[in-house]
Amino acid sequence: MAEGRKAAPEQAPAGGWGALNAVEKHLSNQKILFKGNRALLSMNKPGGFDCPSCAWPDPKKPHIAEYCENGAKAVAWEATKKRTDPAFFADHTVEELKTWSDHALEDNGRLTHPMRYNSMTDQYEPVTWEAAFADIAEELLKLDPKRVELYTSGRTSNEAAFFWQLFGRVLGTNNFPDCSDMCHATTTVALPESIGIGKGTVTLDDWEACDALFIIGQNPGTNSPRMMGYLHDMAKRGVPIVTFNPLKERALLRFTDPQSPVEMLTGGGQQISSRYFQLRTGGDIMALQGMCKAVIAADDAARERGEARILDVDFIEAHTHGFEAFADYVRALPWPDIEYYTALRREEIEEAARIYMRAERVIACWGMGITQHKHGGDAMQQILNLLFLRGNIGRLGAGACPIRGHSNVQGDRTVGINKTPTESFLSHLDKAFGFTSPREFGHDTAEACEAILKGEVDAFLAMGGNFFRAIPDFDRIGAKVPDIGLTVHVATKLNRSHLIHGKKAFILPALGRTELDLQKGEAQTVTVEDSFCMVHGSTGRLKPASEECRSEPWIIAHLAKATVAGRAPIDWTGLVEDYDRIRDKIEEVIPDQFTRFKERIREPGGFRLPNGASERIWNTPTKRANFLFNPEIRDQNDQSPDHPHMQLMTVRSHDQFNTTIYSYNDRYRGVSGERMVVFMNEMDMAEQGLSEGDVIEFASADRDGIERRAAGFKVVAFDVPKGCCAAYYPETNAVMSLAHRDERSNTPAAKSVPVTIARVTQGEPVSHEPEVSERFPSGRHMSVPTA
Ligand SMILES: Nc1nc2c(c(=O)[nH]1)N[C@H]1C(S)=C(S)[C@@H](COP(=O)(O)OP(=O)(O)OC[C@H]3O[C@@H](n4cnc5c(=O)[nH]c(N)nc54)[C@H](O)[C@@H]3O)O[C@H]1N2
Ligand SMILES: Nc1nc2c(c(=O)[nH]1)N[C@H]1C(S)=C(S)[C@@H](COP(=O)(O)OP(=O)(O)OC[C@H]3O[C@@H](n4cnc5c(=O)[nH]c(N)nc54)[C@H](O)[C@@H]3O)O[C@H]1N2
Ligand SMILES: [Mo]
Repeated sequence: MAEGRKAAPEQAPAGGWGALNAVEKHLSNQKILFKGNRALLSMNKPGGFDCPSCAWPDPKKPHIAEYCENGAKAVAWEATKKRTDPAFFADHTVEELKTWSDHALEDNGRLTHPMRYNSMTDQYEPVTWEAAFADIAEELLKLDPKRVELYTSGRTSNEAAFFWQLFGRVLGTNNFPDCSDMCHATTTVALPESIGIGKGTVTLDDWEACDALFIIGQNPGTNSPRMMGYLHDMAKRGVPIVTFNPLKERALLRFTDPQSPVEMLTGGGQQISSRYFQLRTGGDIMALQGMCKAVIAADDAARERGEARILDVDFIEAHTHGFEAFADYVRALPWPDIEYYTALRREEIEEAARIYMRAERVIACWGMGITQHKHGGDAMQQILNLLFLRGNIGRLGAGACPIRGHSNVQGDRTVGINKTPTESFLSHLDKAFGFTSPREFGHDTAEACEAILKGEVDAFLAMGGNFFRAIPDFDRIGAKVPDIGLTVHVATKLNRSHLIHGKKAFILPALGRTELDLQKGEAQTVTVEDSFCMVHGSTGRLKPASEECRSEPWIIAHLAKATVAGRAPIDWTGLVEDYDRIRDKIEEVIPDQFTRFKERIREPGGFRLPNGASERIWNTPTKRANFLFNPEIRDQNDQSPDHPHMQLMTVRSHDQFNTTIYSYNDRYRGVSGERMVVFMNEMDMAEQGLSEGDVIEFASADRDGIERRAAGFKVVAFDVPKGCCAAYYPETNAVMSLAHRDERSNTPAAKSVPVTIARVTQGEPVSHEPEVSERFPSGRHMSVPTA
């Protein structure tokens, strides 16, 4: 498999003192070495605040320093001493700020005042909260609510998200585009078809008990680094970890644990993946079906010989539907086809199947490598099929484990950020608040983008995030935003979405997760739901960035009061005086999930939301777990030999959180000081006459007649399967077509963007030396230096 590829640049283990050094560097860049280190100690602990970075769960017994390198970067970024205040806006026009990089915009510091755009000066100017709400309300009330979009980004707490959807529904719309629509919506939609719930079935207890782990299309070393501690311990116990990923992600190869004196001294680290299958982008459907084929073949042989069965026959009979059809289908799949679509050898897939068969308790995790494809849902359902074969779901140590992105992206959906709410939810909502919600379904992210392109959006309001930068077809959609009558962004940092603004535009500064949120003099707690369905409290402690920053629930309450006070008997500002009152309302609207909500979040570690599939209760139409497959679909992106192009994966560097760019380095991929790179296979480079350092332009290979381009990427030879290449998101988003997306959920297919590559100029190679010495090991639970 390795022929024609360059070795991965990184040989040294991930984690290590490199991670600890990075934390201190980021704290000191934000001028908060002491404050930041103190804040980090209360992160992810009962009574403290939840990490604003990823959605990995908190253990019941947290470590002294229960955080990771990237969580620390997120805190440093939020707790920074730098400020983007009215004086800053007075010095810069919006036109000028558009020329700033994404990094520079956010690195300028925290937003401090509500700002209103003045088209005469092309500047944002300070405005009082009262005037801002009055202006926004006046605009909104003129509009057809079906032409208003309310976006949510996944850092928003349950309380704020619940209030946000309430405001939207009282206003008269179900248009709730969500960051999840670009992320795990595939899971939310495809998983229920298989198991009756769109969430994972495992808890940390299962992680501790499992005896084989499959990691498919996920990069935990960067995106959920606290998972690395578990992987490290598992690998040490001899639990096989099998990875399927087109890129060799360094932390999945080796990782150094600070708690191990031997690793500390030698810097050797622990091997993480026992087997690493570098499959072709989009090859997961066939890789998984190939494994199922091997498992079923082994079972057929065992049965013929009268030996113990390999399949969990009792589980399949009692709990599943569609096994025979699936088994016949994979039995008939030709190995050459499987090898063609996966770019893996039959023996490799059979080896993965043997590891699966030898284990008694298997967990399979997945991330964006599965969800962000045209047939992402189909791939995910093959993961479930594999688990069903040996009853690896709904018992200790086994199950399905989607790893969510933003720290509360899962919770936002649970409390009602949903364009297709159920009738039960709406009728409870109507009863609890005395109004009638709209029944017509609304827009998700892709549909909101389509509406913008068609000129059918009059107001776009965002609770956090950087919508216009995160979406596909960045250039085309961005060009239409100035036609929108009103844009409102509730945010902590200035970003590009604030600069590509509507005719009237506002930026409203929010408190961050880490900050003390006082209402009526009392410190408030918000709640979040992690990837394992655990709901727990988060209480900020740091002094707010400015006296003018307000909490998200406060902002929504006052905006709602100014806009829709007359439409429903809701005491908006009374509810926001004590967030327990909002929690009481959440319990009233979703009683089966949030029983005794406000009491239970006071238990250390919080509580788990009900999860049928984890108890083998299948809320599907067949009332069983369904073996699902589509014989027409063999590849997540419909590659066809008659349409040659490359598959571009848009990925995250180690120094970014989505569109927030902490720095230009990607330590684990060995690139520093540069994000405008494309990682390519050397054979592809030779075929296309490209050399390292050449600057290229991507052109979209979607056959829809629309020209999309993104230029300025330097070629880096990399260990990536032939035909696939990788570059960083969001710099690539102009070349992505909005129409190229998961068929079920509309999730943009950001991991298989069809592109052609043209050289623009010859250039100097980007230095991408391996980080030779991580002399100081460290990693998951870093010791906190005494400041
Ligand atoms: N520090 C940090 N933490 C984050 C984020 C961040 O940007 N920075 N983002 C947060 C968010 S919102 C999310 S959604 C998560 C994202 O976390 P991940 O799911 O890890 O997301 P990515 O890094 O985009 O891609 C995951 C992996 O998929 C692989 N891949 C690409 N195509 C394929 C394929 O066809 N098959 C397989 N098997 N693998 C493939 C890529 O090589 C990459 O290693 O992380 C969250 N946490
Ligand atoms: N090509 C490509 N595109 C992608 C992806 C990809 O892998 N490839 N990934 C997709 C995924 S998985 C996701 S989740 C989306 C992310 O899309 P978003 O969630 O919209 O984007 P973020 O970059 O996370 O948002 C960053 C901004 O959030 C604001 N912010 C931070 N903290 C807070 C807070 O506490 N409150 C408020 N009100 N605002 C805050 C800051 O102003 C900051 O500028 O992007 C998607 N787009
Ligand atoms: Mo995400």
